[in-house]
Amino acid sequence: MEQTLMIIKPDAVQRRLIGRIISRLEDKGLRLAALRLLWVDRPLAEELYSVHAQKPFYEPLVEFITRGPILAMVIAGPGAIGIVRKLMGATFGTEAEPGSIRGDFAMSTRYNVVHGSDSPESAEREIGLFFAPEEIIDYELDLCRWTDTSKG
Ligand code: IDP
Ligand code: MG
Repeated sequence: MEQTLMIIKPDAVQRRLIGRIISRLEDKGLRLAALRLLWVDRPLAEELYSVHAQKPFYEPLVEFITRGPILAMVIAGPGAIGIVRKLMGATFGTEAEPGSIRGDFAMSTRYNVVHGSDSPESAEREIGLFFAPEEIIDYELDLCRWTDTSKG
């Protein structure tokens, strides 16, 4: 089953949005496979955002993601990577569509509430930064025969 890394960023933890964001994932039919509340240190932040190391927003981004605790999650489901990106909305809160998580909860370019892996390669790499394989729980939601018809 496809898996993706999603992060509830420090702004959303501080704004006590964790429950409402997780509700959206559950409402959609996605499955929670692992959850971890942690305070990211600088080396981990640099790993997570290594692709952005040369960008002008890199330093403030590292400062932001290390500013308070985050919730790291492995989210599973058929097409989970793309579905989570759609639920998140466009990168900038200023541009994200109403109805998306960022569209409804963010109006900043940097403080945009959530992170989600953008490809299968990113998902594999990013999940490995936060979770050991045995921490990712494989189970079936009984109701998936009503939400997931991908098996025919
Ligand atoms: P994504 O989170 O939608 O995948 P990325 O381009 O991977 O967007 O950027 C990573 C994070 O860096 C964004 O979520 C946002 O917090 C921050 N960021 C991206 N571009 C800018 C910018 O132009 N100004 C300020 N922050 C930015
Ligand atoms: Mg990204």
